[in-house]
Amino acid sequence: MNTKNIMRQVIDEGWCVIPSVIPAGEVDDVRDSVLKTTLRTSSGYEDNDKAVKKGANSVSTFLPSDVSATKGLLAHDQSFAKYLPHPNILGTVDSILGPHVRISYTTSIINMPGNARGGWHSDWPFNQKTAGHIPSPYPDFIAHITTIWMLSPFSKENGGTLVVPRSHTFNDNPTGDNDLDPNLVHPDEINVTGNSGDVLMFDSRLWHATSANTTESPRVGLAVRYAPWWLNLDVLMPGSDERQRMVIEPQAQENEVAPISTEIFNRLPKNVKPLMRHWVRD
Ligand SMILES: O=C(O)CCC(=O)C(=O)O
Repeated sequence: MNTKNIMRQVIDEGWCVIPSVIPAGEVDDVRDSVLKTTLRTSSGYEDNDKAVKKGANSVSTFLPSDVSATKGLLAHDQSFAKYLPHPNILGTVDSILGPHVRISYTTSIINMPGNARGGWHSDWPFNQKTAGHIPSPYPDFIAHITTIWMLSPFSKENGGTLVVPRSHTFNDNPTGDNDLDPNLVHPDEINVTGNSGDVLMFDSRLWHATSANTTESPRVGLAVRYAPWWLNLDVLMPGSDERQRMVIEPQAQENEVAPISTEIFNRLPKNVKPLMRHWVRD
């Protein structure tokens, strides 16, 4: 699989699984580290309908409550950093979004045993519940790319991400004030499955949802999102004027991403630094 095939599939179908991004002999260490860090730092996903801040690392998206997650994970754990510029990932993202791509989010997503299915949504900036979103009906172009890194194998049973193929071309999604039902079992839905070390890449407009985990083990995932140079990320940055105006004053839904310190930044691999230099604050 090369970047041309991946790009074609992301553009046509809205999603693609990129195999073996983290080598088989290395992925277990990354999974253990991400799981440990998340259990230490997360306060869980917030109830979708609450519009108030719960904790610095809590995440308010359209997800069930029994999911442990840490946003801005790179500030706490750098075990996955060296894989971020993998040629099949960055090559594809660059071909779609153009040069000078920046990482907007690094979020662990641990789908716990017994967790229920979540609601259909598109990711920021298309999620109509989060601050700083592009209002629907939104225009038909790719403005953000989501990747979900499978740190455990993803199966139908353990909650492999649900997607609706080709829904990235719709101009709205079920997070909006519309008659789209987030809890509908969609006739075209599929569970994305793969081996640990594979990465699901999709246009952030694609309708997707957390799937129930009916197994006894946590399903460990890592969401890394990529933004073109022109997408304003300041609404995600603690202390920014955008956050003050668009999140804090109107008490809008929380959507904060922890910055990284100069010390952590200096320790990142050379080819990761261009993806993260915009997010350094001390
Ligand atoms: O964990 C998953 O499979 C889905 C996560 C998700 O929907 C999200 O991060 O927006």
